[in-house]
Amino acid sequence: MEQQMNKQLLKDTIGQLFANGKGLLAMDESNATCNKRFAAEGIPQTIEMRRKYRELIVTTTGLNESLGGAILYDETIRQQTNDGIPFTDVLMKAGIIPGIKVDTGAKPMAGFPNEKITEGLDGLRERLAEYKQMGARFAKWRAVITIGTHTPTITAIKANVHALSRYAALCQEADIVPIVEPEVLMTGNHTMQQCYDVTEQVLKTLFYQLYQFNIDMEEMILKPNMVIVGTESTIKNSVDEVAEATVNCLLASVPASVPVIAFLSGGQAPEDAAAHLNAINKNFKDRLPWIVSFSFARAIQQPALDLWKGQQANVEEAQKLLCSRAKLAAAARTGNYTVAMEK
Ligand code: 5MM
Repeated sequence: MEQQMNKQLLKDTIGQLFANGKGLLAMDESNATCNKRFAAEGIPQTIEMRRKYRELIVTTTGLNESLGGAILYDETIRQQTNDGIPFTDVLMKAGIIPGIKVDTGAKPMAGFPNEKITEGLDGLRERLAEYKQMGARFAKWRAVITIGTHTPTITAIKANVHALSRYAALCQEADIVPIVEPEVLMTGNHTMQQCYDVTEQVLKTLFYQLYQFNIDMEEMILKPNMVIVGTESTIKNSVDEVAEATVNCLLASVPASVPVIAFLSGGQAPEDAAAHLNAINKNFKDRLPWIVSFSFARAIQQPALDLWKGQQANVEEAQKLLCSRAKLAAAARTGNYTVAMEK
């Protein structure tokens, strides 16, 4: 049965997620991605090790000073601490709102070599209702766009933004804030200008489609990539150049009615992601119509994961690193980050 969206509830959720200079932690790696990260560290790829790692994260003291929300994965939202306390309760007690990744992954797109289409719409209305019962107040869906010789095609862009729009509509119907994530991957040897052009095309196509699907722009969060040169390129743009290209691209493509832009880190080094976010907020603070924050996974988690290595003895030190990276991201969110803070 369709319902009227409760705009005030969605606004309140967004307000709480990003209050006092806070941002989001993406800890919604699917089992395949989490296992890949564990394999790189020599950590056993088991359900119990994934639970232990997520327990390390949610029980870190002080995260609530920098984080208003944490995005969970289906396995994680159902898990508990060693003492039997649901992770969602631990987060909510700390004032961190639980969210949930609801896409079921980017799969090869039939007929379009090297392009992907994100799946997960079937049964989504029912899944959202279940996640809401578990405490989730916001959700996330990620579309993946690859820059290559013949990609992205307009067909792949349109198919992905269509799915993002249907997802966003179902979220708003359920009073769950949709995080709309169209990620233009850093992978490749493209220039910053190519990333700019593709990101602009994707965002303009996305917002037209969101409009056609009656999405209320004021009750959603955009999670985009920054405009950045490909990982295989030898060119290195300055922090200020990345900030300027990113802001110009977003100003050209994102309606001012969208309340928050929360960047993904996309595989950038944590220091780079923080420096870029900082420059965006510091250099352009008078021109940004949105709150510009973060929804980082690797740029907050990676140093802690490297240190933990699956060992109980390393938990405390890993938690300190995690808390410190979240604080640095939050400093960047207000333009108060400096490289000196890395020490
Ligand atoms: C782009 O990935 C999202 C942000 O993470 P980074 O800051 O590391 O780029 C992230 O939320 C991502 O969607 C999750 O890690 C889940 O990814 P998978 O591939 O497991 O669906």
